[in-house]
Amino acid sequence: MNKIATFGLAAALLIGQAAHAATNFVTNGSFEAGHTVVGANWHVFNTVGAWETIDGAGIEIQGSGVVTTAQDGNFYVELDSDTTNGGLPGESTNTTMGQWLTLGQGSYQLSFWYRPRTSVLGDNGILASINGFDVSANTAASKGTAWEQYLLDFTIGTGGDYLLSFEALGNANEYGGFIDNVIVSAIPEPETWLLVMLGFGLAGTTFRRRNRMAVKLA
Ligand SMILES: [Ca+2]
Ligand SMILES: [Ca+2]
Ligand SMILES: [Ca+2]
Repeated sequence: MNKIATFGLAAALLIGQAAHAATNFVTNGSFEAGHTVVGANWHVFNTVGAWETIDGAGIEIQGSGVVTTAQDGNFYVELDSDTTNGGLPGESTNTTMGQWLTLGQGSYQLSFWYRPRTSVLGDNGILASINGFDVSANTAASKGTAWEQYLLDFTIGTGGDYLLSFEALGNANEYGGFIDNVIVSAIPEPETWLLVMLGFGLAGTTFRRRNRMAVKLA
């Protein structure tokens, strides 16, 4: 393999890896689609694209300006929903929503943005779960009510369909945790990086060999 071909292979591996890492396995993770809310309004839905209501009144979509500005795009979710305006009467306002992700064996990272609606401890709890891994988001007196990123690393032992869920916890009072910009991405496997480094190693070897040949010919 010549120098250019070897370098090309290494570069392709790097680019391929970067593209792989950037894949978001979550559909509609920013809640910009799958609903009919326009502008600074809100409504509660049973489904929002791939997101389904698993328990409770429904998925409350709010547009920027109802309470706060979306962390990404124009819309976000509040899971302590309302039983009117599309919400199911008689159900708890504390809602659980989820969507099924098709994931192969490997390591992944869940990233989402959370903002408590109130600064009252117990109002705004959210529990995010997938395949037995979970992370909870809540209000702390010192934190205020700014958007904050939460991360959860998890592994999948056997490829298949896995439920990613978000559950509202604490006081069921229509005031809860806001969620936006949900991303699940693959964490690169060490052996993939080894392959990339081997590619660069080969490129270096080929380059040195050609340089030696050039010296001999001269
Ligand atoms: Ca959004
Ligand atoms: Ca609400
Ligand atoms: Ca609440």
